[in-house]
Amino acid sequence: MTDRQVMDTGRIIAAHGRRGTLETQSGDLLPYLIQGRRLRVVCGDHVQWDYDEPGVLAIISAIAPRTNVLERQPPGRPGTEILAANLSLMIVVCAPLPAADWFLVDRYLCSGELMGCRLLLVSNKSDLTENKHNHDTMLREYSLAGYTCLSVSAQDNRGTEALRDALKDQTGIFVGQSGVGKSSLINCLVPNAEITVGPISTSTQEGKHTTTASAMHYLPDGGRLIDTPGVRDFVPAIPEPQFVQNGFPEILAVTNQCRFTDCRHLREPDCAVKQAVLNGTISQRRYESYKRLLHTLTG
Ligand SMILES: Nc1nc2c(ncn2[C@@H]2O[C@H](COP(=O)(O)OP(=O)(O)O)[C@@H](O)[C@H]2O)c(=O)[nH]1
Ligand SMILES: [Mg+2]
Ligand SMILES: [Zn+2]
Repeated sequence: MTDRQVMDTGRIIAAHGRRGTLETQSGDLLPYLIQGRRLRVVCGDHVQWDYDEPGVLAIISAIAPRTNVLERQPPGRPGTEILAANLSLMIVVCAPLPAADWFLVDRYLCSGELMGCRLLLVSNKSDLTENKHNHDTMLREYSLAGYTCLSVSAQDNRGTEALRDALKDQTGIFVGQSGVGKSSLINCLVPNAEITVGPISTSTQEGKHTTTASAMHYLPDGGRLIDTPGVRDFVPAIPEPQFVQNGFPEILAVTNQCRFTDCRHLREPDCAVKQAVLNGTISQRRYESYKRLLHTLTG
């Protein structure tokens, strides 16, 4: 150990501006500082670092190429914002209360598809009876579109074993609206995580944004899980409008049958997507989501 190389590699497990925590190759946690203005690290990044003060503080010098990034368009600002990197599994969490924002779910799923992540839709708070019928009907729609849906409860631990299995050997990320129980689920899955769980506002049933930055947690059976702050408004960063269809697998599956190869599936004749919506093989609501996201990007 004393024969340390000049540079070491590590992984960012928490990032707050220019400071945060990294995990060294030997598994130790070390606070870091970023010098200079050019580097911007995010949770999940693999980095090169050296000691500023041996055993006390690391200085990050470079970021390894990222396999993928979760990236959004921040509201009211130009450019894009990277939220996390190097993910293998995106877990979109929803709940019957606060009532799910399915358009938000679709936008997260879309960004996961574009990143090349495996995707899992987790419906938490299965102990509640509110909204159950509507909520379960919607979940069936996602199953039909090809998504794996898991019903769990952080309160009584129902289904959390299957979630643990899904996370084995993965770098997973929890995304979803505030108040659905992401932090509560991490507390279930990770002993001693002790993340602050937010109270739900009685007026809006939305959670307060208690998780302020992304942080990575280690599961006892292997696997890592990143908690993200709940957002009201997640718009995936999509470079060109024609990529939106790649974020909706059931739409993408039929696009080769459209008359025009550059069909946007809006008003074009002989559109296989619109036909599938009419036939009921593609959900009308998912198609509306597709169009809404397309319009968000094209203005
Ligand atoms: N009934 C019920 N409430 C839950 C469950 N999981 C979380 N909650 C509650 O939902 C609220 C928001 O939880 P939190 O974990 O902070 O949500 P986050 O914003 O997604 O991280 C808290 O009041 C939790 O106690 C669950 O499985 N069942
Ligand atoms: Mg939280
Ligand atoms: Zn079409």
